[in-house]
Amino acid sequence: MRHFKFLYIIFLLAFISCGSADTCKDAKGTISWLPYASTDKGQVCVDEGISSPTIDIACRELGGHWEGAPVNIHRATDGSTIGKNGFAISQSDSQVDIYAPDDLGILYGVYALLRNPELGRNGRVEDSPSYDLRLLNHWDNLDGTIERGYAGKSLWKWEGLPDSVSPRYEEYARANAAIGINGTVLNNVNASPKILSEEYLKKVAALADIFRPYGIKVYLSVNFASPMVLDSLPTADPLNPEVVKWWTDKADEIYSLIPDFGGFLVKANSEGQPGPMDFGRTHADGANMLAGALKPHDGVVMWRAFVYSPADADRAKQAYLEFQPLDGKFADNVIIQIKNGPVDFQPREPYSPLFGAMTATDGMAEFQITQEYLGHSNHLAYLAPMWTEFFDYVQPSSIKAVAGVANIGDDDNWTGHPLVQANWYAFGRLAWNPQLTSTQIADEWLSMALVDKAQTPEDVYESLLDMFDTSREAVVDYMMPLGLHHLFAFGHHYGPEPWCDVEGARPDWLPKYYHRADSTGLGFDRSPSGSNAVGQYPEPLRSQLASVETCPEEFLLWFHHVPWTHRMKSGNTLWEELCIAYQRGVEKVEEYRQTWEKAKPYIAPELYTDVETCLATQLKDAKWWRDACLQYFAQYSKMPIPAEIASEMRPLEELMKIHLPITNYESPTPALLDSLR
Ligand code: GCW
Repeated sequence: MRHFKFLYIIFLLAFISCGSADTCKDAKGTISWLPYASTDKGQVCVDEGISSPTIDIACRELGGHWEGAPVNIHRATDGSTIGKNGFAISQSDSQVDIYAPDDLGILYGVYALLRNPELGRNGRVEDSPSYDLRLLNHWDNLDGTIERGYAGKSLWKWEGLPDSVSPRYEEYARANAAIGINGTVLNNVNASPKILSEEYLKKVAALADIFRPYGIKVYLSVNFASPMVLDSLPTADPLNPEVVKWWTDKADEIYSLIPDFGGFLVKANSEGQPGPMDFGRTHADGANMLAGALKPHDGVVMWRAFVYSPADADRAKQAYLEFQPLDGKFADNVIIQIKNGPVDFQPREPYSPLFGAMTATDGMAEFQITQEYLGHSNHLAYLAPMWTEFFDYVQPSSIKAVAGVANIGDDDNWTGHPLVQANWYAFGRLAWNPQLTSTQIADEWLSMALVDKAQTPEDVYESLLDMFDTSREAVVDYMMPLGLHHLFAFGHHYGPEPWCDVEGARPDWLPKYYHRADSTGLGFDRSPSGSNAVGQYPEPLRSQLASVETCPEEFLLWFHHVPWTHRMKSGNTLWEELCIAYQRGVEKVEEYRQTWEKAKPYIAPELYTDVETCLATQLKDAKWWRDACLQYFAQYSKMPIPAEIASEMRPLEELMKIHLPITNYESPTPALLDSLR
């Protein structure tokens, strides 16, 4: 037995106590993977010399929520194999031991144990994060709106900060720490320079103080022209000494308020944002200048590769064209943040060829958790399968960090759709360990958040699991199967508008640029005889993608313009296969409604009704997509839509009249959709 200097027996109330764990499954305002029920009996012993606000939280969580044998907390010894922020757990009937090389590792171990009380029972379990940076990106504006946010207004109540502090700030930190997220970029990449004003930095510091003991660092998106806007400098040229001094001073000011500030995220020379190229400089010049200002403080610059100046005829090629030649020119505290696909968070994209193409530069993946292109907060689209698909192509070890554009707002349930807290959870789990499978994560979430697994018949549970696991593929099917992409309505990106034309809009913002439907066929020719975007991929993938015969069918129309009569692997023509896919998507949603009905006895009543409403909207939307796209494309294919689909379709002319009066900051309500369709 070890000798314990300190023995904490903690009888603390949980932050929010509501009786029993099960009743919490429908409680509004809760985070589905956190414990709320207070047991007040967890017994914790901490080795001598281990003490910090983070350890206090670990003890408080165990004290309030742990029902098993006493827990002993140890510092892992020098020779230990446990990685930074990792932990090891072993338990017997009489005691649980948690070892970690640092305090945050202990906190992560505690949350892992609370999530899975059996952890370490059959032998010591060791776990540590795959990446040092596991970040959320909030596209939150300072006026409280959220770009592409579908869960209400921003969590950050800037007008009240720094004095008035919402209890949700700490709950947010707790939720993130519990799944291993360790950083947050608070503001929109379309950044207001005001975030760097003294007034706002004090507000940011107040949030950082709350997040710090949970191991969460704060980062900011910065506007490259900030020195001009905030302090009237005549230029923001990154090689100008006054500009360099401005950023150096600004970094010093930030670190005097927030000593562990993480760094900057930058969207430059993209979609109208200012950047170094406005001054005849390169991305590397801009990024390195900011990196120099942050370097003495150990801060990083995450420089986004989401750029598409119309230099080439194919938007999908542009990030690579602009960034790949700069490989090796970036400072060592710069990370290039690359969206998972080469266009823009479509329901399915091939991976961006920039991954793996910059071997002398650190890169990180940017995923989108908020469902800008997957039905906003109205559709169930469990996104882990999309992210694990990415890791099937991109070696997890080839990137340095992972970021996810948050789906979090001030709605009661935090994320809008009642089931998509699962996507926040899944992002955190995969950022911790990209080798986890999507089914495993869905299983964890369902049994923690949705139903009591032991009380739910196996077939019901399996159907729910299948509903989660197939839901993203269903969205692909009813929105844009076989590699189609960007068929969305202009601006808000909610419904189907493959016909969309907006006077004065950039062509690459319009669906026709992407689908290229004509009498000969459908799809964007990115083969060597087309834009040759395939040339940006390494062999042997390049050759595989380059040929219609070998290109995986889920990417066919992404890479090829294919004749309507082309024979698919199934033996069907392209046109027939397209009809089958759209219909399959619709039928999947019909199946989800049955699954949900079957699960009714095992689901909390209010949650049941909320999801039932969402699924009804999702089904109407799926049919809307199917009817709009098939009838629109039929004008070019001149081929018939199968009678069983055609008989229930709304005429194309009617569908083309639907225009949703919504901004880029909201989801259409079911009532609005019903009134227009
Ligand atoms: O996905 C597109 C969105 C923009 C967004 C941009 C980006 C924050 O439509 O709303 O701007 O990408 O990622 O910068």
